[in-house]
Amino acid sequence: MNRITLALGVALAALVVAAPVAARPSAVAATTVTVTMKEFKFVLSKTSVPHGVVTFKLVNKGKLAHDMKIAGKTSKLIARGKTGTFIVTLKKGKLAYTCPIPGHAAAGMKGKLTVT
Ligand SMILES: [Cu+2]
Repeated sequence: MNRITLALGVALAALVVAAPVAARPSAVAATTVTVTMKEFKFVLSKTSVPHGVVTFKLVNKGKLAHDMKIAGKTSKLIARGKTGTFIVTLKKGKLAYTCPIPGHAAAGMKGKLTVT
């Protein structure tokens, strides 16, 4: 009986040691999209992203200040030559984005991002 209990104990201990490796959660991929802004368009490094938290790295290569609006959220104003980080949680769909500065979207600063 003692020998069986001991063997069981060893087996259990091995399981406990092995468990953390087997149970390691799959890494949640962080999505980052580089957004180049200039007069008057956006260039996104990805046109399709998985739903969830998306980090937009805003790079203003234009001569004017620009910002980005998507899913009801607006980034900080990015001055010319500056960069900024804009983090939003996106649901599935085809989401329109614009530069909300008057006239910019009409001039071409708009597009759609596919969220899967
Ligand atoms: Cu703009």
